[in-house]
Formats: sequence, structure tokens, C-alpha cells
Amino acid sequence: MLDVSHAIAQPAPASDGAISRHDYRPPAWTVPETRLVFDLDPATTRVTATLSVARNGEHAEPLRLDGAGQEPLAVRVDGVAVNDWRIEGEQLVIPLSGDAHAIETEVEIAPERNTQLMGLYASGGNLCTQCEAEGFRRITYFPDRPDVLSRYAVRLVADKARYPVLLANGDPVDAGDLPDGRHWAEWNDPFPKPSYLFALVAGDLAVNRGSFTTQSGRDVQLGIWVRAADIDKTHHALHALKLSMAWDERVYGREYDLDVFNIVAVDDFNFGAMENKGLNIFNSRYILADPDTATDYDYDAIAAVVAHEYFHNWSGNRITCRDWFQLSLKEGFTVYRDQGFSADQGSAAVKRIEDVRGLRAAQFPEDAGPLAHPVRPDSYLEISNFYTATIYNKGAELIRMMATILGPQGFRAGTDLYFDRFDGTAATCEDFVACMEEAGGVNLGQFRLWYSQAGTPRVAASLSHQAGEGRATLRLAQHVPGTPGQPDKQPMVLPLKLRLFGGETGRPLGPEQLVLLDQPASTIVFDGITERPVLSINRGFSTPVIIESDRSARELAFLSAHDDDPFARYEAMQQLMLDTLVAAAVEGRADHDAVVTAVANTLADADLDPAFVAEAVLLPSESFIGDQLASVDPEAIFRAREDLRGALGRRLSDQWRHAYDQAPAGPYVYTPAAKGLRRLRSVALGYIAASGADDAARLAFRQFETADNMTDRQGALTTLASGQSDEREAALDIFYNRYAGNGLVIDKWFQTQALSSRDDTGRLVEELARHPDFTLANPNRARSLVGAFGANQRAFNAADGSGYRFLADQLIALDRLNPQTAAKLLPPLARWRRFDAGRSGLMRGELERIVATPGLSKDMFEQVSKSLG
Ligand code: 0A1
Ligand code: ZN
Repeated sequence: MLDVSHAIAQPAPASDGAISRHDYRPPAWTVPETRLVFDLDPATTRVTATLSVARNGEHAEPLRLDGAGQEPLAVRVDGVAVNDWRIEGEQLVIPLSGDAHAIETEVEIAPERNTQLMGLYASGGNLCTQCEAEGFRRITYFPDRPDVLSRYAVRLVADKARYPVLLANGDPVDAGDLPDGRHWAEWNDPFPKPSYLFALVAGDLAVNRGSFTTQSGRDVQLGIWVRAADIDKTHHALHALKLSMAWDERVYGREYDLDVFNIVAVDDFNFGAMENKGLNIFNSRYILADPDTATDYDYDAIAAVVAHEYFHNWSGNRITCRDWFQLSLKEGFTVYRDQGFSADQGSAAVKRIEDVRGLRAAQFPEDAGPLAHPVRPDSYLEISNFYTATIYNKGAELIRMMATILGPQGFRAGTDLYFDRFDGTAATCEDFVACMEEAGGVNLGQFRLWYSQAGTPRVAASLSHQAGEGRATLRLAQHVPGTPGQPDKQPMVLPLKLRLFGGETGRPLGPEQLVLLDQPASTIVFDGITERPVLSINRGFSTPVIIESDRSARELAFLSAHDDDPFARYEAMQQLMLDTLVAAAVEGRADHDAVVTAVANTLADADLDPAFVAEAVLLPSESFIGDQLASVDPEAIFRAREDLRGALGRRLSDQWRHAYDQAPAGPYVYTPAAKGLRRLRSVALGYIAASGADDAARLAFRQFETADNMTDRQGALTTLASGQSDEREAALDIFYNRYAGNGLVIDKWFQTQALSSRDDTGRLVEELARHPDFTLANPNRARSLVGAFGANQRAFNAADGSGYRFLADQLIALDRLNPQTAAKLLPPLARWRRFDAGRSGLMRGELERIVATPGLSKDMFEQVSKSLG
């Protein structure tokens, strides 16, 4: 007899359509084998799917296959056409009597009409797929959930002239020609995988081939596939891939497992890249690079994304997620892994600074606003909205904290155990933490709150010195602010690295300590402290919190010059700058002396790496300053920051000129040393321009014209774009004409203008939206103008609301084409509560206009309604 009492095949949506983590049930049917035949054509592609299905446990549930937008043209069970199936919502429901069957379905889909870029779609004349998170159901009927792992055999059939290259997951099996100009290829993936990792590509592509011999001596054929004209821009990505493969063997003991590893670059892509098994598909901006078209930043990002997707082969593919609430299991861990890889390629200190800056720019505001959610969320309407900085970057910080608590050997033992125990399965965040506990011999009970509590903890730190007793006392108190649905929080475990320095001698007063703050408040006593101590805290950014310390400007300046932890040194300077800027923006009190002296000392320190100096002397962004204020005043912040930039520019004019003159010798090379010098030069150029020097525009224009690389060219263009000079127009025209037709570089042209600090940026952006090269159909282009403008705090928040109206208009238009990309661009409007009554009313009005738009997507509805809520 079948027991029908427990089975619910899918997490049941609540009445508002939300999916809840607690409703997880194992799948009612598994799919051990899947055979797919694609008869490819941009207008009509026929997909025939044969699923071997097996009843999972005792129950009487029918088979439920997810679909989206298509209809079944045929349904066969064990080779016999049936008609007792039904459609419920978008699911195909098939009653089955036995415990194992072969289910065959046929559908037709239209890739060329797919503007959402989810499922099978056309890009640049080629056909490609994107299935994470729920795109596979737009290709064929399937239990489209990550815990259904299946072995795939795929046959692709297409016109040979139009699509000479046919790729899919796994290893190639066979290929051949057909009459009528068509051809076919078969691919087999021996590793069971969830449907979100399925991929195919059919196109006219050239390949840059390489090979890698794994630690056990297997040869892997590598291929980077792009349009023929771009083939010379693939060497950096191929090199990064080989470095990544070697790094994962050395650092995590992880070896690649198929005979081939292919990467395809496409121009139209909603995210950065996708880790499909053996066939990664990339946004072309994370593959294509040569010195003339890509900046150092692009080179770094390409290596990081290539590594990220490659590392997913183990953290994501061999071990995947049980359900989408566990997304950070693969994403947080993989970001942590790619951060480690990048740190090993150059300056680990600079990499940490960049990562923390990114976390503060994207994740802290998310955690402080209406879209805050835990690293392991509890519910969602649309999973695409949860590919967030919280899941990715805060998730990586959680892994980093566990690595800190366990130490390098314990952490490696923990990851070994995890890979070993869960290989070939769909796991949970809890499984990962339990492995860390077991291998590290630690109790992470309270630490688990990091997965369930949203919000950025705040730590108040106050150090006092009892000189008479030779003692110092550090009082620490933590507070986790309320977030939507979580008004009350429990105290977290905060691993704080700290050290004391002698305020007179600059000597360290004892070694660095790791304090686990797990109480609401705690006091730490240091004995033998005869000299006035200065506190260095949260060194290396050991825990992702906001430190509120009462350190004076003098102490911060001291640390910025003497701390032995480069991150803490950077941080002291940032705090000093921030204190100065906040005082100026709020009270109009502009005392620049302490910052000018500290920056002068940093510039004068010949022992410092120029790459570090460049980061240390940069002022906090306008939005980060805004995040410190009770109410954001964009104009006052802009003024305060420009004043300080001007003062630094003028008072340290000789130092900036000196730094500017230290150009790397010879033609462009992408090395950490040359990169650091270029970075410092571009920061110096920015300060020279901020000083109001007469020759600034000339200097920038000369750099623009003589540069042999995009880093220097774009650095100069960025400086010019914020000014009023004649050189500005000339440079923008030259740049545009030189790169006309090169989409990735024209994106830079749009973005540079959208980020300009000129007073008329809002109007210019509206004009640019009417430029013939502007289109919402390409996500990179949409982000380069609309996304960049939303990040330009002052221009976007123009008091008349024109920026808000512009963004809302663009989002409404984009939502019709591509809801996923549209919803990602909403967050600037979600900050409405952070502004004065005038602005917040205008922003709210735009949010209400968006939510009232007929036919709004689920993606946009979720983001807007949460923002208003
Ligand atoms: N897993 C990918 C990110 C990704 C997510 C969703 C996508 O759908 C449009 C695409 C890519 C990664 O972490 O790189
Ligand atoms: Zn990822």
C-alpha cells in the first residue's frame, strides 16, 4: 500500500506566493537519467526529453514537472502516448502507477523571442542557455529543483553553416553530418547534476585551446570560445583558468574531473558568469581583455570570475544545494575561495581592502535597509532576487570567520571532511558548519546565528588606561539592529583580532589576540601596560561589523602610520577621513589638518607598496559617508568631500606631482608592481584635478592621448568627465569614435559619464538614454548607464526628483523585457527612508508608480513591495 500522508513534492507556496524554507520536503520522484534531444533553431527549437523517473519512498503522489511558458506537444510513458496528464499552474502533472518509468515529453520553444535571458536564448547570432536558478523549466518539463540530481546525455542538432560549434556539459561522445546541411553532436555528463547546471551552446565560435595536467596525471583539454574577432583577447582568461586549476589542487586538494573544460563568452548575460558543469558560460566582460580595451581592474575581475566559476566545480557542482535557501553554501564558500586565489596573485592586503570596500558599498546598505535578509533566508517570492551581496559577500565573511576560529589546519580538515562526506549530494549550510565543528573540534552553536540573523552588528569599543596600576581595560559591547521581520536579536559570536600599541614609542604592547565576543558586553584587562596604549581592533576585518570606538584623531593618525596590520592601517585612515567628513557634512566644521598630515605621511613612507598607498589615500565614497548619517544630505556630503579633496590636492600638490611622475617603465605589463604604480598615478591625477590646478585638464588629456593601455586612458577620461574643460568633450568623442562597435568599451563610455560629479549629470544621463547605442536589451549596457547613475549619490538624488523619475521609467521599461536585471537595479530607490521628507516622498511616489504598473514581474513586485513595506 502506498502511504499518502506525508508527501508534498514541492515546497508549497503560501497564499502570497512566498516559498518558505521550513516547507522543504524531499522530492517525490527522482530522475536518475535524463536524455535530451534539441532540434535547434532560433525561431522554433524542438526539445524532446526522456526522463527515467523513480518513486522516492512510499507515496501516491503523481509526477510533477515544472514548466514555464511552453505546452506539452506529446507525453509518453514507457513509450506509449498518454492523455491523462494535466496542467496545474505551470506544472505538468502525470499520474504514474509503478515505481519507475520512462517519461518522454516534447515541447517547442522560441529562443529568439527570449528577452529574459533565462532558459535557451539567442545572443550575437548564437544560441546559449542560462538555467540557474529556474531557467531549465523554460526549456523542458522537469523537476526543476537543485536536489534532483540526474545523469544527462544530450544530442544537439542544428544547421551546420550557422552553428558550426555544438557544445554541452560533460565530455563529447560523437558528432556527424546530416543531409540538408544540418549536423549533430552528442555530449555525456557522467556526474549527476541538478538541472540548473545544464548548458548548451550552438554558435559560430573560435576557440583558444590549452591543456592542464591534473595532480594525478590526467590531461584536461581547455577551450575558451568567443567570436573569431575576439580570439586574441582570451589569453588572460585561459592563463587564469590554469592558475585556478593548480591553486585548487594546492590549497584545497581539489582536482578537475572531466576530460574537457569549456568556457563560452556571450554578450547578453544577466549576471557575471555561470558554472555549468564542464561548460561555463560567461558574460563577455569577464573573459575578453587586451591592454588596449581592458583596465587593470578588468584583468583582476576576469581572473577572479574565472576562478570563481572554476572553483564551483567542487563547491557547487560536485556538492550542490539542497534548496535555494542554501544558496550561500555554494556562493559564500566559493567567493571565499576566489578571494583567497586573488589574494595569492598579488597583494593580499590590497585585496582585503578591496573586498571590504565592496562589502561596505553593497552589503552593509542591504543589511541596513528594507531588503535585508539573513545569509540563509527563510522565504522568497522570486529566488533570482536572492543573488545578493548578503548571500555572496557576507556569506564569504562567515566562512572566513570559521577559518579564523579553526586556524588554517583545522579549516582545511573541515573542508576535506565536507568534500568527502557530501560529494555527489545536495547539502545544506548546516552540513558545512557541522563539518567545521567536527574537524575543528569547536562548538559553533552560537555562531550559527550568523546564518539566521540579518543586520550588521555594531561593536562599541572603549579602551582606558589605569597608568598607576600598569593596566589597560577594554570594554566591548555588541548590538545587532532590528531588520524586517527580526526586531529582536541575540548576541552573536564576533571574532575580533586586536592588538595594543604604545602611543609614545609606537611599539606593540604584546602580541595580536583573537577575542571571541559572544556576550552582549565584555571587559578585557591587559596587564603590564605602562605606556599610554592605542587600540588596533578588528584587524584584517576579522568580523564583518561596524566598530564604534572613541579613538581620537591623534590615535587614528598614529595607527595610520604605525599599525603593523595593513588593513588596520588603512582602516584608521578611513575612520579619520570619515570623522572629518561627517563633521563637515553635518556641522559644517571643516578641519582638514589631521587628514592632510596623515595622507602626507603615508605618501612619504617609502617602505609602502604603491598599490596600498593608492587605497589608503582615497577618500570614503559619498554613499559610505551617507551611511554614517541619520539622514543623508547628498549635497552637503558632496561639498564636504570635494572640499577635503581640494584641500588635499592643494596642500600636497608636490607629493601628488611626484607620485604622478612615477610611471611604470616600458610598455604595459599586467604585474602587481606596474598595476600599483598605475593606480597611484590615477589617484594622484584625481587630486591634482581636485586642487584646481590650471594644467590639470591638459595633464589628463595628455595622459589620455599618450596612454598605451585602457587603465591610463580610462583613468584620464574619468578625471576629465567630471570637469568642465574643452578637453572633456574632445576626449569623450575620441574615445567613442575609437571604440565604436566594441560593446564592452562603449559600456565604459556610458558608465564614466553616468558617474561624473558634474552638476548636469542627471540631464546628460537622460540624453545618453536616447543615444542610438543605448539599449535596455543588453544587460551590460543597461547597467552601464542606469545602474551607474543609481550609484551616483548626488546626481541620482537631485532634489527635484528627476533622477528618481528617470530610474523608475527605465525600470518599468526594462521589467517588460528582463525582470531579473530590472529588479537588480531597484535598490537605490529602496533607500528612500534614509533621506529628508522631500526626497523620500518623491522616491516613495516612484516606488508606488512602479508597483501599480500592470503586468509587473514577480521579481520587481517582490523588491518594490518589500521596499515600501
Ligand atoms: N551561480 C553564478 C551566478 C548566476 C546566478 C544566476 C544566473 O542567472 C541569470 C546567472 C549566474 C555565479 O555565482 O557565478
Ligand atoms: Zn558563484
